[in-house]
Amino acid sequence: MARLVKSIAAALVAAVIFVAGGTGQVQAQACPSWNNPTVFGSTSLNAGFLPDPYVRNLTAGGRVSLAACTNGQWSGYVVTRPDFRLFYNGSSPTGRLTFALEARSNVDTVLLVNAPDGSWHFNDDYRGYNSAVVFFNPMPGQYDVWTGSYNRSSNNPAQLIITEYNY
Ligand SMILES: [Ca+2]
Repeated sequence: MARLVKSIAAALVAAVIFVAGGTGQVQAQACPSWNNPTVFGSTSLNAGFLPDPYVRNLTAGGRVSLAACTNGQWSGYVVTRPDFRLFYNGSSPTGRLTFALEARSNVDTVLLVNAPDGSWHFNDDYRGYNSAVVFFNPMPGQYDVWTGSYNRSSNNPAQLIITEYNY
């Protein structure tokens, strides 16, 4: 049933309409949608997973403006497809589940996560310019993750880190 709940709430970040400069044409900018295939695949982890942290090499960045998609609430650039998807099973023994994004380049990262209930979570600078989102008493289900950049740029080497420990 989590999937149904998520499909309803996913409309929180909807496509925005803007008028292209000069032409008067109205265009839609595609915004992040969890209902898309991922760029860097997915994994399934059971609570208490080992080794912890789980680490995935990927890239950070994109050309979709989060500011435009969130009416200025959040800033950064992502792609429309989730970069990575976690299916999380069980109950975290520490009461926490953290997603962190560490640059392996000069990129200033941002991190966007869509939780199993469809809620959206964002962080820019958690440690230095790197990003992290911490869930307390994390619900099981599907987490969709966007590994973005604060400035508009693409294909910046980075690592997504998933841990139940303190980060
Ligand atoms: Ca940052």
